[in-house]
Amino acid sequence: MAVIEQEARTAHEVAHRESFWRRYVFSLDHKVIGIQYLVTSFVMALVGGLLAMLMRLELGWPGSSWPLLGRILPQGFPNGIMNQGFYLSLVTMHGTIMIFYVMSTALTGGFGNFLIPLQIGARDMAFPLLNMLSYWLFPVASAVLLAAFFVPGGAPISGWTAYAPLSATPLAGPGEGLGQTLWLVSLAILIVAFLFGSLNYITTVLQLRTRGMSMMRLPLSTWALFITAILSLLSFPVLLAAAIMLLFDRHAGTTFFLPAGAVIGGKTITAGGGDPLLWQHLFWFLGHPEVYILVLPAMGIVSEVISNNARKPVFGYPVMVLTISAIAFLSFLVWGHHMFVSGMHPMLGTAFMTTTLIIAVPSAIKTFNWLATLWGGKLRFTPAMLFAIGFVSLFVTGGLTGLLLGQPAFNMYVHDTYFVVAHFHFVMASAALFGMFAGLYHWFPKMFGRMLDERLGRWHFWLALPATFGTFFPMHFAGLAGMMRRIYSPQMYGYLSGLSGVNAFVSVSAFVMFVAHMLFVVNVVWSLAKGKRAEANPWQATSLEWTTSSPPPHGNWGERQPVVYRWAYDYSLPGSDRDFVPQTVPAEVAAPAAVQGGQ
Ligand code: HEM
Ligand SMILES: [Cu+2]
Repeated sequence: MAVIEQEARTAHEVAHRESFWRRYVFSLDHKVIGIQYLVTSFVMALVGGLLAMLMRLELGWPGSSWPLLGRILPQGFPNGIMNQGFYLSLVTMHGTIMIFYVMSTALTGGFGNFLIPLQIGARDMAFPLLNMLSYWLFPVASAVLLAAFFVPGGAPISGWTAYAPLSATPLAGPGEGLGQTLWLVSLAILIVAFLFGSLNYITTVLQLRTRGMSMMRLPLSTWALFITAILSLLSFPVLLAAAIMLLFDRHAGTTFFLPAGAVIGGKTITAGGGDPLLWQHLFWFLGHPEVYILVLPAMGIVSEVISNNARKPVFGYPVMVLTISAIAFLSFLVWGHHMFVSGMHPMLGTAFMTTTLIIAVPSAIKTFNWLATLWGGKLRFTPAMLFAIGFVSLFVTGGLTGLLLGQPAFNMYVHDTYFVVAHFHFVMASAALFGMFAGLYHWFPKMFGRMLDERLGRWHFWLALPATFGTFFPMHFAGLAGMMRRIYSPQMYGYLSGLSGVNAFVSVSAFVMFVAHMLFVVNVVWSLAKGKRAEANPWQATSLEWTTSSPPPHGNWGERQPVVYRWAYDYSLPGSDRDFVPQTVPAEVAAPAAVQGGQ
């Protein structure tokens, strides 16, 4: 029924012309909104990346003087030397920006918006206005967050986890005044944006699939985005509530997270009765699912890209759907693995260890399925494929240390060290990032109607992969040697001074990685101006978005929405003379002739 209503809406939609503002700024079109999300995320990535570069400058050559930086950022680098408080605000803002304002927004807001309606054969999202609001909350939230750098006291220093009581009172240190308040307000605004988006994606997938598009015919990228939306909808409200409670603690005299008698900044908190551990529980109840909010969409994208470039059906499609769902479900039961040192009962620790290790099962199944999809395929090493394979490699590397960290006995030893920093950067900053690049290389022609330069794309990959390992792999050793995370200068402790070579190496690798990723920006700018024009289906792919023009028109499909007859992975079908059969080709029609129509 929904489909029929949609068709009626279209004739009107296709006909009318829109003003510049409606088309590109306050657009209701899911494709424009998706691209807006991606572009804003990229701007934030640049900021977050530059903050990381400043951190690596300090860690690589602690205490050195950088006169030029002293002139540009006099407060952060008095006399050219970075001050400690500034370092902590860099850590906090870098982590916050990268997780919430780059990866989450690009993967769910960017790809979710762009892909879902196109892959299910809809004309737009279920609630276009809500969608526009969702996007516009994002730059507002970003501006509020970045404003924290410019207020008295500067940006917060409590880390991306904003642990109480550090985050609960301005007494706790520089940046814990207005800076922390702005951080909380900004996050609250962004969470509302995520919730609007999630509601939209879920409704759209459930209600607006075109004729023939059963759930088990959805491409895996849409499946992953759909499950991720459910995950967001169930987990983000917990952090929203926690953020509001923390704001009350800071400004309305409540003490949810402040214990009685705590002495902070030399002052005794008299009111009280709250518990800082409550914040940890609430934070990580979102915080762990958040990791999967980044990784699941990347997994969906990678499944799609690998199948397409191996010219083979994705191996074990129903199992892939099941494992995405299983990971999402299990991710609600593991948050305690971030709190093994909080004094929890050993039995509880064992319970959280068990649930954590169980997540390895669906994760490993997915990995085997990707390998099985690659096995014996006619591999095409496009940049998208390279990044997808890179994802698998980085995900396995990060996942294996997850198995170690999931065990309390080991975790207590390396808790809050660079071993943990290495682990989560492999999973989030490397694997999820590579998954995102796989998606960008794959769908760029559909988004902009131009091909990205393949040679530059290969350079990007072959520079980024070793630089990524060079940056994050040695961090394991620094962690095992006892280097704690968020430390401003490893030289502060004699026993860490042996690590100066490792730290300098990591920093140099990080700079190379930054340059490598800049190649992507160069590629985008060059290709938008001079790139080869993209045809409708440059990758000979099967899913619906490749049956419409590149870029698709407003309303996505001319007069009629496409009708679906098969799943999205009919590659190298026996008896067909082309090696792919689009979803729009009727089952009974001889594939070769009909395939032409799919182009
Ligand atoms: C350019 C590449 C990157 C480099 C060189 C880098 C480097 C660092 C460093 C040195 C820290 C401080 C660790 C500590 O002392 O605890 C850090 C923290 C962090 N990074 Fe990155 N990072 C990069 C990219 C990313 C990305 C893409 C993400 C997003 C998923 C990310 C997420 C985080 C988080 C969550 C923290 C923890 C912040 C905190 O402790 O509050 N990083 N990063
Ligand atoms: Cu976790």
